[in-house]
Amino acid sequence: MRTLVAIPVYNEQETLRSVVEHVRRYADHVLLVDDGSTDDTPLEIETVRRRLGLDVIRHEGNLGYGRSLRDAFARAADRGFDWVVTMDCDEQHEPDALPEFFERIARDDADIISGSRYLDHSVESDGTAPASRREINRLVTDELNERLGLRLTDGFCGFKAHRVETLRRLNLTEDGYAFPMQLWVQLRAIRARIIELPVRLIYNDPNRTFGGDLDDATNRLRHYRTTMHEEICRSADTLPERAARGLLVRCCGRA
Ligand SMILES: Nc1nc2c(ncn2[C@@H]2O[C@H](COP(=O)(O)OP(=O)(O)O)[C@@H](O)[C@H]2O)c(=O)[nH]1
Ligand SMILES: [Mg+2]
Repeated sequence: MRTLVAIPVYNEQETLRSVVEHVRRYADHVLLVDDGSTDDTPLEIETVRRRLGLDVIRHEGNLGYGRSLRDAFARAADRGFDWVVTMDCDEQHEPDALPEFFERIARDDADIISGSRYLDHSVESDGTAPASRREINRLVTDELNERLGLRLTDGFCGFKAHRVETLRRLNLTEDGYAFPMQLWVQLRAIRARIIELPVRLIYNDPNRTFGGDLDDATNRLRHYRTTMHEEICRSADTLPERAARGLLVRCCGRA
């Protein structure tokens, strides 16, 4: 299985070099998607790029977390990889957990292997999630499970392995932080095999922001739910009947 590790990056000058060097110990193929960083991230990337044989996509402007992942998926497909593992660059995802993802990939019985910070409480956490983040994660994950018949314990963990063949069957268009909402609905619509893997809950910067309206928890929850409901409308025919009950949006006469 040829596997690419893809890291979306936005203004991570502090952590980039140590994260990438640590990841490179486990992965032969590493892609950085620099999402229009305005700090010294581009310089940091140049210092390690050749030495570590990194592949780099640079967005001239800040196009968003979702867009960064979509570009990584397209690159993985273009370069003939079988799997693409996404992880963040802010030290909230441990490179030491990569071998567990690779081992799970090798079993070849899943299409998505999603990290979960809330699956196995024996995995000691480092810091606690800010209350609003934990609450929104719980509410939205419960709603995804209720509507789609999934059994997720963490709907927002960006530490995930994706089978490229499965990604090819999706039509992902989300650019921002609501990207996971579209992904889960489309994966359910194609009956993808989804499993979760326990990963450490790490919150090293409680003041980290989403930027703009999303910093308001009520706005953020509404944005995630609206994106989920709009996606359910688009895929209503291939989803469980209960998926489209009581949506925040009208499905143009579909549901
Ligand atoms: N904040 C932010 N991070 C982005 C963006 N594009 C890519 N990223 C990267 O996406 C990853 C997740 O972002 P982060 O803000 O930590 O999300 P959170 O941990 O889910 O709150 C990090 O590696 C960021 O550097 C963006 O537009 N904004
Ligand atoms: Mg983070």
